[in-house]
Amino acid sequence: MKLFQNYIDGRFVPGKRGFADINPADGSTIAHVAEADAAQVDEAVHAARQALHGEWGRLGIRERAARLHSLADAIEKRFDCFVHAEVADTGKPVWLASRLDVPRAAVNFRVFADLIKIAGLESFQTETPDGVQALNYAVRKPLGVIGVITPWNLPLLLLTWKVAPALASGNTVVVKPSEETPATATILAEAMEEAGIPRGVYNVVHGFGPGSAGEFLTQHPDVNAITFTGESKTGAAIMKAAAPTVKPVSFELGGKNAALVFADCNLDDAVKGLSDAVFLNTGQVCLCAERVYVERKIFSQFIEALKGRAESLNPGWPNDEKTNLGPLISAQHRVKVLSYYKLAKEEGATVVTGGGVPQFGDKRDHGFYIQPTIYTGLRESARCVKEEIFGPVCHIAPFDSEEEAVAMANDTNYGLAASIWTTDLKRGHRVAQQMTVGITWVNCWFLRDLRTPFGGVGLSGIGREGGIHSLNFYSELNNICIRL
Ligand code: NAD
Ligand code: 6OD
Repeated sequence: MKLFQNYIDGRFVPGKRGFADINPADGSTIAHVAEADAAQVDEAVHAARQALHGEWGRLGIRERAARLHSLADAIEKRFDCFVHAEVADTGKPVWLASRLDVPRAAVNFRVFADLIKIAGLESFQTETPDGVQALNYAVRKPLGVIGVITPWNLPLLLLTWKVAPALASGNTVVVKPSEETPATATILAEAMEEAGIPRGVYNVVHGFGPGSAGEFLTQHPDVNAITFTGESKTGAAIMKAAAPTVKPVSFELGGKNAALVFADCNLDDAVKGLSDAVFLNTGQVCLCAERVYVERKIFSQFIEALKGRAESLNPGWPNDEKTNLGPLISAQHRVKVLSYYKLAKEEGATVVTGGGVPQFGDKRDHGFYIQPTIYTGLRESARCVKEEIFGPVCHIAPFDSEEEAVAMANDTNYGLAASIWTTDLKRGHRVAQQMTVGITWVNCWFLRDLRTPFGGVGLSGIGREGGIHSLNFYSELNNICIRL
């Protein structure tokens, strides 16, 4: 049986307690995970603090960037190992981990290694009313020790999306990956060593949230900032824990994202795009569309087409090339998603397709598969239209005017992403600018440029990640004013 240990100050260390790492494809135990107690989290934070004052703290930007490129090389060298580990932890298809999760991990480090070398700051020539002249400029310094807490849906992608800009900015990190997906964060430690990242710069503590490593980290007085991706209610708990020490927080939280499909769209593109937007990664992407609004003229046609896509999805073993729908992450999460499938019917939904659990007649029946599901007929106030489900499911509702579509899309406490499907470019711009979200796609979905701001409004988060926005969060700016 594999063992995933904590990684503190450049050493793999066991925990006093442990927990099982489960393969969602068949429910089997694939590894034992060492849980860090409060003393070990403290050791990790101490190691990270010490490392700030060691070799890492003395490296110039160019050398730091070079080591991050070496780290990307080390990830690419272990490509198959990362893919295998990510697939075993999440049950996602091998092709998805190979095309999305693992390549992005390496790219995350390359992008921020390059960006930190050119990220400039403005300077100002100042003249006061009484004629005194001054030059103002700001210098960028690391924030210090960053606590990184990540979810299970895109484990390596989202962890490196935070660790890369944190390290590029000269910080050190203590990461707490999701208890559901401990593997790739642990393997990343080996790549760090190979890339010459000094000990103490990257530390991993395994465990849960409340009363465990997550909470120990967020409460720790010597952690300078918390960057977190996960559920909105977890974000609220972290904010509370971080409040006494006034830590800055960067939050990427939940969503209940809308898609607006206009009658003038290219229907094939919209159906294909929304099939991804609803079902990719078994609907476990924060950007997934769980509310689809379709102009009445094409409502029935669209439903039939998306139903066809849903029914052609192939749930199966991750390493089967024909598989394009993996399991949900855990038994517990499937119970949650199925409770929404039941609730939808109680709230008066019409089931277009799905609503249950597929049967395979083999070990996959011990895994956590679920049918892709489409509903219609719910009131806009229904809980299934308001609450994030985080599964392969959407509700489709008709609209008659642009104003009505915008109003329904914005009637949510979340505000992460939206997609608009239209061939009318003016409408695309007009509607996009009215969306109360952080990210709007027109005629596409999850098309990423890593320099762009990424994040949400309302319950969907605080702050923006990506490009200079990440570097600004992970830096402390010191403005220097020189009288001339
Ligand atoms: P989660 O909030 O349950 O857990 C995320 C992480 O937080 C885990 O590592 C967990 O152990 C830790 N945690 C839980 N309680 C904690 C506490 N009190 N203190 C400190 N740490 C704690 O989320 P999840 O179920 O792993 O992920 C799914 C959620 O993440 C969905 O809501 C999804 O929308 C959201 N998400 C958002 C984005 C985004 O970019 N906005 C990206 C991915 C996932
Ligand atoms: O692509 C990204 O950078 C990103 N943060 C994606 C988040 C997906 C949420 O599940």
